[in-house]
Amino acid sequence: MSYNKAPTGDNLASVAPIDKAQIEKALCVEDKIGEPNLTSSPSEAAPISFVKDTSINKREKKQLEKKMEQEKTETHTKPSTPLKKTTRRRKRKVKTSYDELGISYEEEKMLSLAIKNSLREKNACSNQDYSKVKEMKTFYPSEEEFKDPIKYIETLFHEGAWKLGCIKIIPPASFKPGFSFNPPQDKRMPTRFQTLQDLSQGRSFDQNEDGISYSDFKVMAEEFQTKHYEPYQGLSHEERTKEMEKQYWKYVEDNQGERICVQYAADLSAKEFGSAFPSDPSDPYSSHPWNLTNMDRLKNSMLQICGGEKISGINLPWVYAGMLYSSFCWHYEDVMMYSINYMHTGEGKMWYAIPSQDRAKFERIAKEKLAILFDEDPNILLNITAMVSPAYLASNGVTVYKTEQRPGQFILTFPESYHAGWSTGFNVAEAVNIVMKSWLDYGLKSLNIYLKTREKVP
Ligand SMILES: O=C(O)CCC(=O)C(=O)O
Repeated sequence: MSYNKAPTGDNLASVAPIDKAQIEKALCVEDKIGEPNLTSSPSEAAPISFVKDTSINKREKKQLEKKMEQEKTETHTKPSTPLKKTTRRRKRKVKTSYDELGISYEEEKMLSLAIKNSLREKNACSNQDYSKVKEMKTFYPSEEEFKDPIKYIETLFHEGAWKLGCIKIIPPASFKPGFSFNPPQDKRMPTRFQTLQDLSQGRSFDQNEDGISYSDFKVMAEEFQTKHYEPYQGLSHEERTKEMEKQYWKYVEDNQGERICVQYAADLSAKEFGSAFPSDPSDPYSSHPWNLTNMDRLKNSMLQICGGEKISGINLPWVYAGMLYSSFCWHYEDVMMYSINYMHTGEGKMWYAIPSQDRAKFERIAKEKLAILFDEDPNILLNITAMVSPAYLASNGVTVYKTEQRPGQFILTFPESYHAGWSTGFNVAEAVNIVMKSWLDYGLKSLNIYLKTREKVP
């Protein structure tokens, strides 16, 4: 594939004059800037076989998990309410029967799980070598460039910034929207329970259907954080984040330490819980173009096609209330849309990103690493419940960028860029998809993948 096509005059004529040198510097590679060639055969970049199969046996899986969990201690934030799985696993065909040996079906399954676990532990990687993980690039739009988000993003795209996968955008200092997330006290946010030691196993998350109020969540998150920050007292913010990152991946990838279960109030509909951007018409930020609730209606946004119909998470933002170690697992956006994420308040969020040109490589490496899980559930990446560390990916030749997103900062994910991350403490963020002209080829590409595999495109 050629990624080196020079931008055409047409492309440049329609967009603001962004400093090309800034992008070239950010790319830090000999590559010339340019646009992706998305016309190649989809087979080249087609995802590994993701067969959506919902024929599962939840009861069986739960029983097995329960048995295994009984032998382990777990510090967690779970109440003893009935839980619902957010994703499903298909029932695996049992290839061998141990009937003759007098082993029951249940014992046979336990045995098979034990073998898998020992393989997984053997496969656990203490790779803490971040030297090959690159720093995500940051862009600082001028006041003029900041006036029109779609125009700015299109310019970045045509100048080649898509090669960076995800980028950080720091708005001009004048951009200071008030934090307006204020769901009523009796409004309960559903949360996901996430056991860190399970994240590299792709297990579906238990869902706290009863939910928790925002204020209780904040108290719980801050207490948890205070306790878990103790070992890092005296360190600077950067040093603490670095140490916590190592610790996070020891829990997640090496299955180390006491089992830790956190909660994540993710994908909260801004319609139901309210956006965290100001909505009072007297507040100038209620109509600001970078208020994510307005993005779909901007000039040149193709989501205007929805004609005012709001689809949560697509053209209507999702709000995310996180706590230390709340995680979002590897995924790229539905039909390869762009997404834009704003951190309103709280502690930072670590982001990891794979540029689109490394998508197939990422999928191959992830598939190898998670081979046992893929064998059990080829849908594992679509479930968005699997983590693989950036250090592991980078040391296996995948280009990985990382950054900590702090309050007041945007992260833009370019089409087809896998991303994942976790929160370094209590925080509130908001995100929405965006669709514009530069997405069209990606839309076709994702359609081709769908047609080829007859599967859902992530
Ligand atoms: O913050 C999160 O949990 C998800 C972020 C994300 O995937 C996005 O903004 O595209």
